[in-house]
Amino acid sequence: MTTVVISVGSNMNEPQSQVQSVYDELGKSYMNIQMSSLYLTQPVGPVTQDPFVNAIVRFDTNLAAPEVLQNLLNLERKAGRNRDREIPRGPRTLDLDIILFGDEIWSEEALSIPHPRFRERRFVLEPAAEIVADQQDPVTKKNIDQLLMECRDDSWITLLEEVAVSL
Ligand code: PH2
Ligand code: MG
Ligand code: MG
Repeated sequence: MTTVVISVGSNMNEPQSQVQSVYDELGKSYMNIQMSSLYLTQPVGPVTQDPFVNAIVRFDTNLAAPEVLQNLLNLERKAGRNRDREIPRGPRTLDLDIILFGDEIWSEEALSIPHPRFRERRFVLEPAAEIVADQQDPVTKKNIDQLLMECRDDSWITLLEEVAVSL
């Protein structure tokens, strides 16, 4: 069984309910799901856009990483996301990124794990520290707590709502 860490983000079409619904959707397919609190975060990217709602979800699975990726892409589509009509790092209804997949390392065009930029993103590390502080990055061998302590991203992040839940 593999522990998977997913980053959830939205800044379009009721971002808060987009993010909250992910917990129920993932609960249909995965075991031991846990979700961090929701955070309102400064948008990072080349265009002016609304703040994001971000959270982190962790779960366990026996599926392989490409299968989980397909499942996440389906959920993004179900939320109305159309990749043909969006700007890189621009506004999106729902973004589900695999941050860590156990200690696996993937370097394919469609599947890059650990997420190549997660160590520089406070909007990933801060919610992750809430629920998977001890999870190790297989590349740097540092855990989430250490990566957060060393993170130089000074963009703002504020707690939106306590929703930490676990089964
Ligand atoms: N996602 C992006 C681009 N910029 N900024 C914040 N604050 N949160 C995100 O989830 C985010 C972003 C592309 O996926
Ligand atoms: Mg993505
Ligand atoms: Mg993303």
